[in-house]
Amino acid sequence: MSEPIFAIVGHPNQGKSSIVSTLIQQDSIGISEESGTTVEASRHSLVIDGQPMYHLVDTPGFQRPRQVIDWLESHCGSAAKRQQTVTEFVNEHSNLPVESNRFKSEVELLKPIVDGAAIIYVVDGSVPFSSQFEAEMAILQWTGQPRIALINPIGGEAYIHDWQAALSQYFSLVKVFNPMTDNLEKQQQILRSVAEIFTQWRDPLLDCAKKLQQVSGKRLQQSSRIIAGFLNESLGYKVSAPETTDGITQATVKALELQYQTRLRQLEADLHKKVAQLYTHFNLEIDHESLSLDYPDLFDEQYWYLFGLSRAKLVGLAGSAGAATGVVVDIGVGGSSLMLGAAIGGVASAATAAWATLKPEAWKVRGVPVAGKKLQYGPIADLQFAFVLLGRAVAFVKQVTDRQHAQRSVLTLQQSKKEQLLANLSANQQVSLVMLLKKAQKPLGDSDISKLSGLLETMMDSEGKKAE
Ligand SMILES: Nc1nc2c(ncn2[C@@H]2O[C@H](COP(=O)(O)OP(=O)(O)OP(=O)(O)O)[C@@H](O)[C@H]2O)c(=O)[nH]1
Ligand SMILES: [Mg+2]
Repeated sequence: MSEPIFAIVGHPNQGKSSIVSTLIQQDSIGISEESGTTVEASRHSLVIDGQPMYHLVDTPGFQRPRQVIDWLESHCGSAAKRQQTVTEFVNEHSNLPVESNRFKSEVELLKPIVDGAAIIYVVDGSVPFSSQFEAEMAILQWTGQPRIALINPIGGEAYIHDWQAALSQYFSLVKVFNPMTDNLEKQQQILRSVAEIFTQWRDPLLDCAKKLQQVSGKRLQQSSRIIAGFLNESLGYKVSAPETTDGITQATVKALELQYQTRLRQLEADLHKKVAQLYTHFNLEIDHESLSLDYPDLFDEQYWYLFGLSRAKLVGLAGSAGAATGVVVDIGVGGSSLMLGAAIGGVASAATAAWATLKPEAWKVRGVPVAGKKLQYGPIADLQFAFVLLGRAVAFVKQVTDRQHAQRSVLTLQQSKKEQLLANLSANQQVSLVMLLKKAQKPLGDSDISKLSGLLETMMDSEGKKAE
């Protein structure tokens, strides 16, 4: 096999599977706090543009390392035969029935190494070093395969220095790596260091580090397009009551409002799903339930401040956008601004403007035939609402981008710092954004959608390049 292949080995419960999951970007790999979760070796590949970049073999933890060393020592006549003795150990214990195979875990973890995989030994940097680990390291040394060690600070970094001192006697490279939190940049650094040790795989590993950067750029671009499509659809969305001879009842108004809100929540859920899949989080659990119960819901205006812009910023932006077009840009009335549905036709044309302040009971049309009339709900003209949708979408993308595949907790949408939302945009770009968001109340054309996704990409670029 030409691609780099590494066996991820170590004591049980050191985060081996977590490291595989994050470095391969797959969230389907079994991880659990129970020791002995992985019982069989399994190979996983990081694939970019259809090409495997490297393979990692997840393995069960060592169970009887001291007994293995005893076996090896008693079967090896000379230091020159150590590697061969490990192969003999694997062969001799390979096909035994599981019940009677006391070395099942060791066979599973040594087999890929005997077959040519390089070694990544994983230890938990929050537990002290002990002689138990020395037997494991000795076995790995016997294999003669190139090897490095990763210290996973599962519960902190208390013993990292001790570990570094012990590991550096057996391994050519020792690095600290946290599969839960270490971002792409740290992963690339690890790959580049590993490339310097495993020189036979230097080029593919360096190439992989470069491609990971390109993938991240492409994903940012794609998520910007997804958000632009979502905003276009959501901001322009409206519902109408079917023509009726019963007139407009409070029930009709309520039903329309519900239909409108359900659809917008669905569009937001679809956006989340698409973004999660783009970042290969196929099993990501999102707390939608709490989004609509005790957590700030999309339509819970009192929580809008979490995601939208500050009132002062909004007023300023709307003013600038208005000055640029010569048109007054409505920034919404706040409070009951969601009731901006317009009654169309002969129902109450004069009342249309006052709709926002009318209580539903004020509609005294119940029972009066109003054939040919219809009631429309949406689009919501409030600019703050557009920024709330935008702020929530950007916050979600950021959370998914920052999430490593070893993380299995349920994702709850968190507010991001609102002053950060527009930080990467120049004043002109901010005004363009406002105008596009206003314009999206009618469907945007392709060129406006591209403009919007370009602005979104700049907004979300973590390098924060501010355009002139
Ligand atoms: N906080 C924290 N938890 C971690 C980290 N790495 C692993 N864990 C947790 O540690 C536990 C064990 O992780 P696994 O990846 O299943 O460990 P393993 O070495 O594959 O375990 P076995 O397959 O049982 O040998 C899981 O509950 C992980 O969520 C880490 O860096 N930080
Ligand atoms: Mg495991």
